[in-house]
Amino acid sequence: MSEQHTLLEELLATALVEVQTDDLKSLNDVRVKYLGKKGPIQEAMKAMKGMEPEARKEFGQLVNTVKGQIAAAVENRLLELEQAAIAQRLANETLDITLPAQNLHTGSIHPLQQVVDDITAFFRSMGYEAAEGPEVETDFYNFEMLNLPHDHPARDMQDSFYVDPHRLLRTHTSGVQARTFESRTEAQLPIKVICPGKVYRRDDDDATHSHQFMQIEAFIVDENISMANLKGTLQALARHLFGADREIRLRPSFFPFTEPSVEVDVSCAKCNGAGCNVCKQTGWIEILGAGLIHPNVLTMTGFDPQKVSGFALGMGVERIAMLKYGIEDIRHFYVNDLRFLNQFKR
Ligand code: FA5
Ligand code: MG
Repeated sequence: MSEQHTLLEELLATALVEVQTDDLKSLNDVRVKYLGKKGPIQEAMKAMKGMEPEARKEFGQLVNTVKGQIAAAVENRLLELEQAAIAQRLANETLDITLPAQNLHTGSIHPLQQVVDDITAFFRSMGYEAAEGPEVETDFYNFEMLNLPHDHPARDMQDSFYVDPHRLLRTHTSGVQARTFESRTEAQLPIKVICPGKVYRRDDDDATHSHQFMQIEAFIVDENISMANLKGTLQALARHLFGADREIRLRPSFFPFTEPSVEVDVSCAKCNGAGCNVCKQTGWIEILGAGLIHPNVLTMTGFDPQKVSGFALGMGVERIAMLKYGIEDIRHFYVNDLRFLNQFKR
């Protein structure tokens, strides 16, 4: 009996020494060795079965005490080792907050999208809503409803990428005019819409032309809309885009879907109208086409041109971006050269 007591006390003493190990793995080994199913504590419990009740009770208490002390020692050592590991990491991973930050390679909004956003915001501030149309457009909306019947020669200037005999990649954003007018009635006036989007033409690519480019269409229909409204809007737009000193000039032009039609120039920002290489010595740079919506377009979509009128304008986004940022070749927009794109980070 007392021999077993002594054995247990010795066991406890060696266990408490072995627990002072320095790594988690051997600590676990120690735990298994003493407290595991095949360990001495379990053995001692089995041995109890054959004892007298009185002796069994006393011995059982001793076994439990020893077991509890070993378990507590293991637990304490575990905490110590974990604390030490954390302290070690903190010491190793000192952070020098005076070091320069790592360069994060963030993207930026494409210059064309920046111009679209800017112009959209300008028109929204005047109460226009933004609309979208399909890029694969029907002959009907791209030409027919814009007063460009099948045999009209003006189609040749844009004649384009046909998907089938009746559908093509839209050649301008003007198709959205007809789509919008069709879906509205005179009870819903005024109609004020802006529509940015990609368009496609069979043009040969050069410094100022691309077979794919972007346009922004803007149009209004209401009672008593005149050239004065168009001119005022264009003036405000030109100054918003190119600065408060800019003047605009309207030149007579032709579009089948507007009458009268104008081509709009803005005074050259580089030479202030004196003539330079940017404006080809004219003092003016063309930015868009516009006009009063043709009575035929209104009639075809169910409006009475005797009662309502409107203006429409369509501008090339690349041309405006090129003027605004002094870009000499339209192809820069489409080659994804980071040296070019990074200049437009805001
Ligand atoms: C039109 O596309 C008319 N739909 C504009 C319009 C709308 C007139 C509403 C009246 C009322 P135009 O073909 O001129 O017009 O093109 C308009 C603008 O698109 C041009 O001023 C130019 O800035 C741009 N553009 C035309 N072709 C190209 C091209 N191949 N590459 C880049 N930009 C182009
Ligand atoms: Mg033109």
